[in-house]
Amino acid sequence: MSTVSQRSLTEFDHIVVMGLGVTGLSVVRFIARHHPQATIRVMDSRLQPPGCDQLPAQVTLHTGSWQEQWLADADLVVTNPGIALTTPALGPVHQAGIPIVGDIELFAWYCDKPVVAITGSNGKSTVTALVGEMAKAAGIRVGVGGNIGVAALDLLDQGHDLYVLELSSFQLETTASLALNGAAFLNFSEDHMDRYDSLADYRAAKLRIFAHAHTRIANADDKATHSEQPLVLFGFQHGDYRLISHQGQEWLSVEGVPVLPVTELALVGRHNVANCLAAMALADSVGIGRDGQVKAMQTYTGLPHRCQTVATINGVTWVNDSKATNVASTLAALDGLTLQGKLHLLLGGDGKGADFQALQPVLDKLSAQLYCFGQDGEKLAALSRSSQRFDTLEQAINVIAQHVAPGDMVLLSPACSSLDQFANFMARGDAFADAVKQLTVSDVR
Ligand code: UMA
Ligand code: ADP
Repeated sequence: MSTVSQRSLTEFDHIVVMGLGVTGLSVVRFIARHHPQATIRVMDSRLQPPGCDQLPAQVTLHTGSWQEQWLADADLVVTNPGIALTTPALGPVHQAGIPIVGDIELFAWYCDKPVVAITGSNGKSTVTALVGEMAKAAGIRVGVGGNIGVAALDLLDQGHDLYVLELSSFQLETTASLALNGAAFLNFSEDHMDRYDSLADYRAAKLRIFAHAHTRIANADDKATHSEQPLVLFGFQHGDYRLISHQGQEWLSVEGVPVLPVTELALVGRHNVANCLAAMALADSVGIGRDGQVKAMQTYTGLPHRCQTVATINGVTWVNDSKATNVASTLAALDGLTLQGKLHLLLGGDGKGADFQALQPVLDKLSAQLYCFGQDGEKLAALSRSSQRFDTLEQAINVIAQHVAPGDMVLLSPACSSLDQFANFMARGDAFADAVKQLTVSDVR
């Protein structure tokens, strides 16, 4: 990775880490390693933030509110991606000109190996993991992290020769000097409207991934992902990486040269074909050989909590798509669904200010029976006259179990974030899988 700015932590003596969690802990550990003389103060607006029991003894912690004097005394503030730059406590910090950075910016200061990164509204984790698998299949020592759950700073100093990072719009907001070898903006649709004033703001945050990037990869079918030329494009019909007809079949191709038939992809679903094309473009940007790419695409079946079948009981399939945290991802799960019986769809959680209307025609077409729960359950229930409303996911599952018949599918693809009732989307998916496992054969009609 070429470096844009050669800044170093040793320029700063009083560092405030704002927001703990996986990110805050990784930042503290990294500063302690690279600038042990610095004073590190950590603050978190939550009373019992995750990670507080793992802080090194020399670090002082303030919880339950923002400690404004600490911020005024800081010469560097490192924020958790969950904290918006518009947070009022940061106002005086901006005014005083104290630098505010995120963990990815620190990563950029210290990383000296090639990096590819992925952003977009949906498919980020799948593409990130797939590019990681491609690199491994090619024998490259690769570190995979970022928004996918492993803090980027925890990957450094581990002997990797390549990094693959999933980057959220939140992380990109506080990143200025990341010079990526390959950067992909997969797709763009409404999300996080509780954080951004407008869709344009959300898109602008995502487009930051292209600043200083050597190869900019965008979606030929989604103009909102485009920045200035030159762009490398992927898409179903158009682009450098696209589908072509070859030997009577549909093939993934690069510049018109066939690479692999779609039928040989281990990932299922139309959206994953686009994800594979994007992954090939990223892999090419850092010279991962085609053989490794193909091997990974033939074997990689995807991450848990993404359209994952967790059980088949009495001919009823129970599918966990807990990672569908916005409308577009639920639409992707519903697109091309082959149903033998009825679809029982679990929707609910925190909609983050989204408009759910786009779901209605698809739900009508599929004649889906809706079971809605959580904070926005009421709003979601309005999408269909026959929908049922529950407080919790578990209550809904128990009722569904009484109404299913062989051939039916029960799908948790909630179109909302889980944070109103669960620690994260994984906990929600696990709760679904646990509740399903507890359904004895006699519980299910
Ligand atoms: N928070 C506070 N006060 C604080 C600190 C955080 O209220 O002082 C709240 C924020 O509203 C925020 C949440 O807590 O929403 C996040 O805090 P956390 O402790 O869970 O954060 P981390 O553990 O550091 O997780 C973050 C990313 N979370 C967010 O951006 C919200 C993780 O992405 C990421 O995997 C991790 O860093 C490592 O990079 C998760 C996520 O939901 C999967 N991301 C969003 C998404 O994909 O839609 C962007
Ligand atoms: P992200 O990390 O961006 O949230 P994931 O790869 O975890 O994306 O997938 C989340 C959900 O989004 C999946 O459950 C799937 O239903 C949907 N999805 C995945 N890839 C795409 C895509 N390319 N376009 C639209 N939806 C997608």
